[in-house]
Amino acid sequence: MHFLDQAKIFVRSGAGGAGAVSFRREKFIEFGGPDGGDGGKGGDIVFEAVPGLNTLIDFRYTQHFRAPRGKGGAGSNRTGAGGEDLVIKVPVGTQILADDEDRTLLADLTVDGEQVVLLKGGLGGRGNASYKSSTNRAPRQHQTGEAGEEMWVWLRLKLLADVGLVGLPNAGKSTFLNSVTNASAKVGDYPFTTLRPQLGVVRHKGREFVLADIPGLIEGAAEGAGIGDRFLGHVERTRLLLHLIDGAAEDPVDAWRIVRGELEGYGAGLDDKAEIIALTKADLVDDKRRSKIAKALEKESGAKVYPVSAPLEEGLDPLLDTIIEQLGSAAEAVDQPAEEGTWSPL
Ligand SMILES: Nc1nc2c(ncn2[C@@H]2O[C@H](COP(=O)(O)OP(=O)(O)OP(=O)(O)O)[C@@H](O)[C@H]2O)c(=O)[nH]1
Ligand SMILES: [Mg+2]
Repeated sequence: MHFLDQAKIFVRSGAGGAGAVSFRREKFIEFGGPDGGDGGKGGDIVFEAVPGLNTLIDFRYTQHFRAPRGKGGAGSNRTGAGGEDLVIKVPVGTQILADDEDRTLLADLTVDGEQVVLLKGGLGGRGNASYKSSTNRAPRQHQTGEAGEEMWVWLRLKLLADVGLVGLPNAGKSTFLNSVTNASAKVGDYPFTTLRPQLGVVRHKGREFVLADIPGLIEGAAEGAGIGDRFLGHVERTRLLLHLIDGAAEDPVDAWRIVRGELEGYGAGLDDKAEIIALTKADLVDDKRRSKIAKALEKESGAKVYPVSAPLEEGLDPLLDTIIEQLGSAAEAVDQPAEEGTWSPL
């Protein structure tokens, strides 16, 4: 599955149906009055957040969404049928932004099942029956339906995870994700193995939380170096950052500083988020060096450092315990596992 975190789409609500002009014509009723019914209302454009999706890829193939118009009114005071609302399904965490310079936020769908009416369908026009009065008993007036509304909007997905993994490329982020979750992220012995974010669910001691793996950061990412910082948006909404540092690297303290610098450069409160630090690849260094590095890192960061070896599953429990503890009630069991595969925006 490709990852797409942004898409531009066109939406239009349905126009209202026209009001009818009609007069009652029946045998033995000489002056049947006006009986043209009103037109039906056009369909709304509605967005709905659905669980189990973490991409906007489908919007690359379907970009135009038009709700049907209302039906016209008819004789015998029949009101036209309303156009059905068009419900567009988007992943939880999708923001709807205007296509203006500031990308004004129009809606933010953060809860499963949440619905937002973005565009209202046009009202149906009045039929001639509604113009009848004591002075005008045979009106021919009627209205066409109100036009629908239309606009281009941007959809932007900011994944909703509890914990975001950050670190330099090759720090072992994806390896970690794979060992503690059901995910099967690509792992490689080279930088930038991960090109798109991935989520996994961690189950630990009866609790659950969602972990997001994003591409590695390098010095200058905030200015676009490497894959840049464009995926940091996905950890903007996490409660915690889990900062992984390659324990077998030459200068782990410097690695920590570089990533902290990029988090600050990005802004959006990332550098204020609680950070938990783990030293990866603990199996590759001897005890002496490991405790030396951990001490140096603790001194520099002021935080406790957790040595881990994800492939050997060593050191994971104390780290996960801390995460659960810091997440507090946010880590409570989430039911309904996501179903993938059969999804389409409509
Ligand atoms: N021995 C050992 N190797 C590890 C450990 N964790 C990761 N590796 C190896 O380190 C390399 C990089 O791991 P990845 O998980 O792909 O690193 P990443 O941080 O996701 O890298 P990018 O996606 O490129 O940013 C791979 O060859 C892994 O097998 C570990 O705890 N011990
Ligand atoms: Mg990776």
